[in-house]
Formats: sequence, C-alpha cells, structure tokens
Amino acid sequence: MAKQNQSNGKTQVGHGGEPHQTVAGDGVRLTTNQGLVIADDQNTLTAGERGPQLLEDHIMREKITHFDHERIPERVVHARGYAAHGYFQSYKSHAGLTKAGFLQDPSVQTPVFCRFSTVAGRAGSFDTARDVRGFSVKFYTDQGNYDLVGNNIPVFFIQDAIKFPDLIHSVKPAPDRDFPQAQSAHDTFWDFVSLNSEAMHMLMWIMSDRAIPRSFRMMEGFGVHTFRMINKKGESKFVKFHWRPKLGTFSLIWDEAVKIGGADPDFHRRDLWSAIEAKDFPEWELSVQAFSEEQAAEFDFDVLDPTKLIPEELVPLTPLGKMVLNRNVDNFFAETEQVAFCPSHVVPGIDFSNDPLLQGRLFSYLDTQLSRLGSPNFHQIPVNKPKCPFANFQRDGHMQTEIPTGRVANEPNSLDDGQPREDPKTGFHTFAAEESGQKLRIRPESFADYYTQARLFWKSMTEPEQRHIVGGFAFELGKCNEIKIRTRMLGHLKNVDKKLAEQVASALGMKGQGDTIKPRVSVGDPDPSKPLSQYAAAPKSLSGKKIGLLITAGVDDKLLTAIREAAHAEGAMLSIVAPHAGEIETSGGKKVMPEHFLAGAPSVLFDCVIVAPASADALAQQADAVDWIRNAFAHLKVIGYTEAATGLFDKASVALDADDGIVDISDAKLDKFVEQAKQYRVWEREPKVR
Ligand code: HDE
Repeated sequence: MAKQNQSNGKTQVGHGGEPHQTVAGDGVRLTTNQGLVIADDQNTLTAGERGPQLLEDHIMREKITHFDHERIPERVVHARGYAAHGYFQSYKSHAGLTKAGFLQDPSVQTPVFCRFSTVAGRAGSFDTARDVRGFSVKFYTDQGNYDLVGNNIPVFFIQDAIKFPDLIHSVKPAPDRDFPQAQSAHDTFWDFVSLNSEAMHMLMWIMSDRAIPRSFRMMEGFGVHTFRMINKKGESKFVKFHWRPKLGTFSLIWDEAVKIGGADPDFHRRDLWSAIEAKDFPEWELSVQAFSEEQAAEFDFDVLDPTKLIPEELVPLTPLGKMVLNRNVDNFFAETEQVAFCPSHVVPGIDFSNDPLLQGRLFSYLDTQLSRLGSPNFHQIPVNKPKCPFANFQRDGHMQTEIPTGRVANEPNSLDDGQPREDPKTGFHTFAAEESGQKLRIRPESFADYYTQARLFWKSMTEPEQRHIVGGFAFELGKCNEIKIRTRMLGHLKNVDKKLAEQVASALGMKGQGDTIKPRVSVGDPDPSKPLSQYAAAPKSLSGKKIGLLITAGVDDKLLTAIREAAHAEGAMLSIVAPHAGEIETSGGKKVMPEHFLAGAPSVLFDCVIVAPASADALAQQADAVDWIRNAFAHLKVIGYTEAATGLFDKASVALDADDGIVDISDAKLDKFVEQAKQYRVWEREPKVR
C-alpha cells in the first residue's frame, strides 16, 4: 500500500485505490460495539476478490444493522426543533409566591435545556414556516426536573384536549395527497378552524407577525395555561408564565420568510447556534402574572380557558429571574431529539389548574415518549435524567441502563432499611383545591366568548401589524379552493372587526361577501393592550441583529474599518458578502475573507444591509446583486450605500431619495445609518411597495 502523511495517523491507499486511514501510536482505535478492533473498515468479506459477500461478516452486519435502525419516530407535532443548554437564575427569593427551590436563592444557577420548535412541519421541513413556535424549558432542579412546555403565543386554538388530534390532522398534509408540508394554508385546516369559533383568537395571532419570528433569540414564550404556585404556608395563587427576550420581540416579513425558506431552511437554528458559538448568549426574563381565585372570579373571561389571555393592564408581570442559553449541544440526536418534555413534570410549589387542555396534556406527553423513545426508561437518557438523586421501585423494561441492587423491589418492606422511603415533609403534595359536581361532558358556559379577545388583539396592533394580519388571512384563505370556507371565515372576521373583514374580503377579491355567524354571547369592545403589540414597544437597537455588507475587491479600508467598528459598538453581527467565495483585496492591499458569496447570500438573510463595492459596474450585470437591493428595499430594510454603488440602485429601480432608510455612508460616517437601522424596518415604506 502507498502511504500519505496525515496528522491524525496515516492514510494508505488500498488494493482497489480506496483510502484506509490507519491509527498512529496511542490514537483511538476503531472498534465494533463489542470492542473488537477493526482492521479494515472499507471492504466487506467476500469469497474471492470479485466474489459474493459472506454472511459470516459480523463486522459489516453490525455496522449496517445499527444504521438500519438509526431513526426513531419523529414527534407527532413539534418535530422540527432546535435546542441549547443554559441556566436559570432567580432574581431574589420568591418564597411569598412559591416554595419551588429554584426560585429561592439568587446565587444558585439551575441548569436548563431549552428546545424551540415549529408545530406542523416534519423534522426535515424549513424553519421559517408560518406556525406557532414551541418554547420548552427543562429545569434540572434540586427537587427534580421541572418542564415548562410553552409556546411563543399566549393562547391556543382549542379549549379541550379531546379536539387536539382533529386540529393536528387538519393542519398536517392531507392524508390522500400528503401535501402541503409545514403549512396551514390549505382547505382542511381552514375548514376545521372555521367550524370551531373557539379558534378565532389564536387565528389572529397565527396570522400576525408572531408566527414568523426573526429569531428564537427574539421570541417571547408563554406557559399558555393557568398554573398554580404554592408557598410554604400552603397558600396558592394562580399564575400565567411569560418569557421575554432581552433583545426584544421581532419578526420577519412574510415575503422574506418565504424566500429564506429556500435560501436557508436552517435560518433559525443556524442563528441560535452561531450566536452561542460567538458567545453572544441569548437571554430571557421569566415572569408570572400572579392572581388570586377571587381576582379570577372578577374577570369577564374564564382563566381556565386557554383561548384567553390576561391583559397586563389587569394583572402586571412579576419578574422572577433570567434564563441564559450558553452551550450548544454536543450531539443533536442524543440531546435535542431524545429530550422528552412533559407538562406533568413539576416540583413542589408548582401545580396545575383545571384548564381542560392542560389536563389532557398531563396525560399525553408521557404517553407519546413511550412510543417515540421506545421505553419507559426514557428518563435514564442523559438529557432527560434528573441531576438530583432519584430512587424508587420501578424496575426492568426495554433499555434498562441502571443496575438496581438488593433483593427488595417493593414497598412497604421490612427487609432492607437502605431502600427509599416517602418523605411527607419535602415531598410533592397536590394543592387541596375544593372540587365537587356531577360527572359531565359539557363545555363551561364561561368559555363561550370567542370574539372579544380576538378583537382585543386586533385593536392592540400598530398599523403595519394590522396590515400583516390582513395579508396573512388573504394569503391563507386564497390558498383554500373551497369558496364556502372563505365565506365562513369572512363571517367570523366580521364578528371580530368589520374593517378587518372588509380588508381581507377586498384582498381576496370577495368584497361584500361573508356568512352571517351569530356569536353565542355578545362581543365586547375592549381597550387596546399595548404589550400585545410587538412593535409598539420594540427596543430601538441593533443588538443581536445582522448587518449584510456587500463589497468587491478594492473596497475602501477606512470605510470597512468604520463599518466594523460601528457594528461592534452596537453589538451587531457583520457578515461580508462578495461576488466570489475566495479572498479579496482591499484598497490598501489587505486581505478579506468574505463569509458568503453573493449567489449564496441574498439580502433576506440580514436585518439591514450596506452596499459598498469599489465599483458597481460588474455587479450591475448580475441579477443576484440587483435583487439584493430590490429585496432589501421591498423588505423595508435600512440600506447604506456608497457613491460607487449608485448605478446598482438605478438598475434595481430604487431611488436613493425614496426615504430616510436609504443612507449615504460614502464619508465613512455610520451614525445616521445606525440610527435608522435601530428602527429595524422602515414601516412608512410599506404602503408604497406592497
Ligand atoms: Fe403539545 N404535544 N399538545 N402543546 N407541545 C407535544 O409531545 C399535546 C399544546 C408543546 O420540544 C407532543 O413530546 C396535546 C399546547 C411543545 O419536545 C405531544 C395537546 C402547548 C411541544 C403533545 C397539546 C403545547 C409539544 C409531541 C392538547 C403550548 C414540543 C411530542 C391538549 C402550551 C416539546 C412530545 C419538545 C409536543 C400533545 C397542546 C406545546 C403529542 C394532546 C397548548 C412546545 O405529546
């Protein structure tokens, strides 16, 4: 065999020209799963050089058999997800509210594992689909694992868990044709939700910008249901959980989301992974809205109804602590795919309410892990294993990895004092809520107002946000072929808000149409609630955002340095894009290695852009470059440019004086650009371009 040098050993060329990487010195040796050292991993055992393969080849069979069984069933919902490790730290002791250990001591960092997900699409679908996002956090506390399994939208489609299979079947690809993938824009979904008025509030959120987040790092999270917190004295308060991102809540524009789906299907996971690798750790604040049963009785909605939120004007947020995600997983399958969240995993001091959706979930998640992970021992998988001691008399089952000792596997027992015993003092006690009544299959009458909070949401939106909701409904209903579904939905929208219904009807070319749907109870007209709008309270900041910089060889050094410094000062990421992948030389002869080549990085991947080529002549011939500007403009981005770039703007038909969001930075002064870019989008431009 001919030898080639390699740092990790030698590469030798085999009899048929195939490469054999062989170990050097004390290097790690390749073995079978039984520890047998493998001499040749490139060739199967055959009878003769060109003869048939031999069944005897246990090495090949072990390898292929393992491969054949690599996949496990993907999650029935929330299949596509991405996760990271981090910690939670309480701001202070919240002993007055709860006895939960992880909320007592501000010096303690509780490890967490947090997984974000889309709901409808398969594991291989794309990140930027219009969908609710899962926001699951596993707290590895000293009192056991606590899972807060929430979403990025504070309400849900349905009120009772028994309807969940129907909801999910309706949004998944139609069973006969198996499309569309990761889309709610089709007949079965809109047929189902338009026949279920309880979905109206959630539909407003799902058609809003909330369903196309810019980044997991810029996404709120909600526990959705009403939970309980219980303090040491046994006093209980109801709570609603909120996660607020430090970077603020931002979203994509629909056309951008669609284009990113093609340009970078992994947009959200790449964004989270890259930020953590760059040590730009994302952070969220955990808060609760805490309220008593007496307060709850005063609200004009039922706090057990998961299609309702509690306006912050009614119950303000109490901040509890912060979560920081600071470590990417080592292995996606072992951690992100195998993590098993269950809303039933609680710790003393946290308990459930009678929300019928929550009660159903308490059953469903444990059940699903059994088929997904294949064993009741899924809690022994490292990512699921409590970091505090745990011991009981559960035994055996598929994939038992523990070796319990002793002859006793029952309690009570008098044979082994070393075995685990109950502890009424520190153990979990269910809150002793008073319950009485007949057994009934009945929806509470207090759940019947389906439109008031949908209207609350609509009224709380800024003008651009309202425009996007109209666009969302028009797009999705436009994809429905059944006219009766469109007219039924327009009927519901009339009950939410006349103007909304008119605008959607007009966008569909169905002016004046819409069924008459009589609400079960009269629809209220609530005052707007500002925190429901993302953009009314969005921080003006470039922190965590991405600036795309398009340059060519000969780019001005002084300008490049000024841009780098400005990005750094604002905590933004700078991504250099050049016509080709290789190094380019600046005006001063310095070498710059671009992060992207132009055709691989359309401007949709960035929050704002700068076009600073040495000359635009060559670029003006490239559709990719012209589209870069055209799309940035259409997506309401702030665009910085230099004198040399102006020809490109002519080609893209974008006037340099179109609005304040197009900023001349030829003098290498970035202040004005930064000021504009901090606004995130030039909303005033939108009516002109769309
Ligand atoms: Fe889930 N949901 N869900 N869900 N859900 C699952 O559990 C279910 C609901 C949520 O990152 C499944 O492990 C029922 C509301 C998240 O691994 C399954 C009902 C909310 C995740 C399941 C709901 C959620 C799931 C699929 C109606 C927001 C991803 C795989 C009663 C508060 C967790 C799995 C992760 C996952 C059932 C409704 C959030 C099948 C029956 C409401 C974030 O058990």
